[in-house]
Amino acid sequence: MKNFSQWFHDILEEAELMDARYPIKGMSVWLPRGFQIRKYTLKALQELLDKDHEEVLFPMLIPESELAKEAIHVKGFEEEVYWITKGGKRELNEQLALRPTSETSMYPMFSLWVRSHMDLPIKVYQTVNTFRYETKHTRPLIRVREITTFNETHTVHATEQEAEEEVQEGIRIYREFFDELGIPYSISKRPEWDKFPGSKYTMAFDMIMPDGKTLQIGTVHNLGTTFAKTFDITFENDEGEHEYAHQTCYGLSDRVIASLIAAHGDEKGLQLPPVVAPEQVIIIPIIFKQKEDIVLDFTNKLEQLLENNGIRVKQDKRDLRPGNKYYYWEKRGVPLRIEVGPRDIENNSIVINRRDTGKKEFIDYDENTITDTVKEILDDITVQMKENANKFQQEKTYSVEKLEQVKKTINKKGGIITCNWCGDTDCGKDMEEQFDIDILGTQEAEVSGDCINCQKPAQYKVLISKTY
Ligand code: P5A
Ligand code: ZN
Repeated sequence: MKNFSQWFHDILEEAELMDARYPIKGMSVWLPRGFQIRKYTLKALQELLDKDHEEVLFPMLIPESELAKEAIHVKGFEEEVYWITKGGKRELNEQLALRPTSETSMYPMFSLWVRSHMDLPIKVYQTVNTFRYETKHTRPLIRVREITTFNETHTVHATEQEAEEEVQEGIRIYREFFDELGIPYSISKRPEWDKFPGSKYTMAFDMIMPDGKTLQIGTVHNLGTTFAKTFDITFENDEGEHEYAHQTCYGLSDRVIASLIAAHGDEKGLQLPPVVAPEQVIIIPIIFKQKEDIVLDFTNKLEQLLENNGIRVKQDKRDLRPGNKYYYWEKRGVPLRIEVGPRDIENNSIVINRRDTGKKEFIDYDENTITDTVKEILDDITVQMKENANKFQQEKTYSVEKLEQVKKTINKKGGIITCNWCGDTDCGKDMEEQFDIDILGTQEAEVSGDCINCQKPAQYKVLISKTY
């Protein structure tokens, strides 16, 4: 892929996912095909969250007085908030913010909900749109001003330990979710200067995009008691004393769809893992004059059979050349194509073509086993796609020992550099400036030796890259 930006832009249009021509910068339209992928993606996520979290829905507007309460938090977002100042022609008494995220919308209510430890834990999530007046270059799905698919989980706990465990739970859920979609990631703890405003610490998932830059695709935050103190979220313990609650929050966005597209797409276009594909199988009847009925009888039956067994299948009966149809559905990412012509029916076989390998294969047709066969192939496609994507992320992660290699490696190869680091903010910021790179974060690891930059004893393994 020569130019990822252009490729990404084109694929949204060619695979009919989004229309980016909406006349507001940073806001786009979900087209039916894109929306379906979004729907199946959310379904996979919600299945994981629903096991131990409940879905809620809070208002989109936040009174200025609430947003302003948590000083560090509001400072982090002040440049990015959209304000509603008028109702009709009248100035509002109090400005209302379009939520950039929902802490300050939810937590005043949590304060009312939490009375005793019996009310804890609270574990809720919502999927909403949020607004951030981003000043960096906007791109559909990747950096938007209206995040249309903001899935945010918020939890409240009685103890620090429980909050810590919930952070691990959030990480586990996101791992499982990304694994299911075959989206590769590296997890690290963001440095102090890049953590979520108001949090104790931030754990982040980053994916290496095809152009070598990384994209943050999810974050899990331990909020400690900071917000509980600000919003007075307290409970009475067994001794009758009031204690502050411990909180976490974690979130994902439209970027999940961007990373899905980027992780699997190729020169032919989109490639979708079966779990989110609007059509998992496309059947192409190869129609010749006079033999039309024989073929369509067969393919109609096949379509019905697969559909009855829970496979998302579609048949393309349009009056187009088969080659055009192949191209059409490849570009739209359908994982598996079945072609059936009169000759195949005579031979009691069908042709299958995998989107991931592009390989054509004749298989014997048996009504009793075809469903299982198709399911097995779809499962294998899922595994292969994930392996390929993970391989890319691994191959583009380089361990480096000398400072000169940091910039050289990143400029030449992109991806993520790992090296030893002391953990000091001054040293970290110095590296970021010196090499025009970003410190993604640290990973727990046995480290021996010195910091790559300042030669003090190393405390961490640090991940470095250029970022979106
Ligand atoms: C966690 C959920 C939060 O807002 N509050 C509730 C916490 N964290 S965050 O890191 O600021 O955002 C969560 C995820 O949203 C994605 N993201 C974006 N996606 C597209 N366009 C944007 N402008 C944008 N800003 C943030 C990131 O993937 C981030 O991890
Ligand atoms: Zn150092």
